[in-house]
Amino acid sequence: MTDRADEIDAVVIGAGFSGLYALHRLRSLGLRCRLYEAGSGVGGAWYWNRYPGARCDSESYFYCYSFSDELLQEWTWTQRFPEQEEIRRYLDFAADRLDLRADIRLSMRVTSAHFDESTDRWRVTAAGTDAEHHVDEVDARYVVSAIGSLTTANVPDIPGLDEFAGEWYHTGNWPHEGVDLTGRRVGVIGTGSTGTQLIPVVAEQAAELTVFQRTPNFSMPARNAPLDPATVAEVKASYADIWRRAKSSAGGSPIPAPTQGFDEVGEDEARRRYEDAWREGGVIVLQQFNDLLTNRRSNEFAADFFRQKIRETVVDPETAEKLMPRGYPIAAKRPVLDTNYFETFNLPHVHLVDVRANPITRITTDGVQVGETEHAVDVIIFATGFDAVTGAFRSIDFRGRGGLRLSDRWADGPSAYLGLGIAGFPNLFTVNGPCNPALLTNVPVSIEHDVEWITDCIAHLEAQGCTTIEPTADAEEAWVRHVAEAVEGTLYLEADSWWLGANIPGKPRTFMLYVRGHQEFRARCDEIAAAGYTGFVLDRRS
Ligand code: NA7
Repeated sequence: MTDRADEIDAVVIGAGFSGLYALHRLRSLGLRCRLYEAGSGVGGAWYWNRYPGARCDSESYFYCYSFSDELLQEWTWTQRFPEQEEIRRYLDFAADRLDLRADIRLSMRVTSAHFDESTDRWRVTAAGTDAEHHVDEVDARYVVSAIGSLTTANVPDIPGLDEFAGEWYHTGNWPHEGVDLTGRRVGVIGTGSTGTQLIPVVAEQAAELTVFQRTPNFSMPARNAPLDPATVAEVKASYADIWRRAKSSAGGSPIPAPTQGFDEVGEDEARRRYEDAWREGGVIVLQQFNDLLTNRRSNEFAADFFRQKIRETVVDPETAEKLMPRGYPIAAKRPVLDTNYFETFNLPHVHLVDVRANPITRITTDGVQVGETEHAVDVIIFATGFDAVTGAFRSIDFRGRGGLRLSDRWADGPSAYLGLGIAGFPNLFTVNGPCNPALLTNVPVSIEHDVEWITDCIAHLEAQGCTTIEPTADAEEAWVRHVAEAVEGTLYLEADSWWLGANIPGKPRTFMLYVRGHQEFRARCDEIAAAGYTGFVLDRRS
């Protein structure tokens, strides 16, 4: 059944951190809104990623909304690094506390959004993901895409998967009821952030665990721990200062950024700093010097330090050697935090298979074939990441002026002005879109910025009686050039990361994020808005 198209003001796509806040802000402007979410609950990435060990790499006290004192004071985090279930519950709590549910349609996946030039409105279609397959059509002036950047699972196209007699799962679509791995032979493919979190937890349950590693990762200890009440109270009393620091930083985090370059201190001092940070744990380990990604000496010193830690932890020298990341700069792929990752390879039932030298050739009925060897497993877990940033956009048929498809527009790589708007797609706003710094920062702080900028812009349009806003092609091109120039000459370009689209065969190799950080980006966006939205065309329908 298809509902007649309702006329509303704004559609929000996605009920993660971005979508919930966007809905809250849009409603406070007095707009009639509807939010569509494919999942049966809110949470976005934290709704889907339920794999064992799923946890955030930002500390809980600043991985949350800053805009509401009530939310900050009423919610209490229990661990230094929150686990998936706690973040999901937090977002549930936020949806209730902000009274958002009436405008949220769960289990509805937006399939298309077409701009109608004769009315300057979007026709959005959403299809039910539950058994009834209900189809909803809605006619809206604004569309806010809050679809997330790491939501489209990448299951590699390995021949034979259909014939596998066991079970297989992708970590980003983990069954809600969980998977009992007790006593089973499990194969894990992938050793990025997800694999690194998952592997130690799976090793506690599985009878045999075989890890198929293509690229060894630089990983540092999280040193996760429960939070004690005194720390929680101190944090709650200090939020004004915490957010002031976070919002004026490059990383969107209150942790002070390094001010010195590696060459300003001797190697002994550098080693001492790395040792201290290693003991403390968390991403701070890689926040010792401000030239980590621009000075090869600084980078190599850090990489050697990490390799030495692997050597000291892993008992079997051959396994340690296989786990040693080489040939790409540290932090040129997303830094990884772990709890007992390297220690796990000392367990007798955990095996490491290097599939770089000798790739996986097929999945057989009974396991994973690598060269001449078949590794028998009962369960395969794909921790193989996502078609990041653009994948979620591709899964929706977005069409702008002249019926232009977004997927055609981005055939050679994504392009968006500030990551917030796209030329030829009026009134389509993208929270954390491509060419935006969010994914290199503590994401909620960037999300809040983007949502506030977008909703302030919509308030401006409403107040001025404007019907549409869209970036000019020139402004967008100049921004995309600026984003590319910012990363030029850095070590970011020397690793095959998902930031570069290099993890997906055939995906254009473009660095999709803005590397100059949150603060600089925020200042630029503020300037643009204050000057009457430089680089955008605002139109009034006569
Ligand atoms: P990532 O970081 O993209 O890691 C995926 C892992 O899967 C990585 O080790 C890949 O090796 C490996 N991979 C991918 N395809 C294959 C094939 N075909 N064969 C063997 N190995 C493969 O995804 P995550 O889910 O860990 O993390 C994504 C983000 O989520 C993370 O950065 C955080 O921001 C949260 P590769 O390195 O490409 O050689």
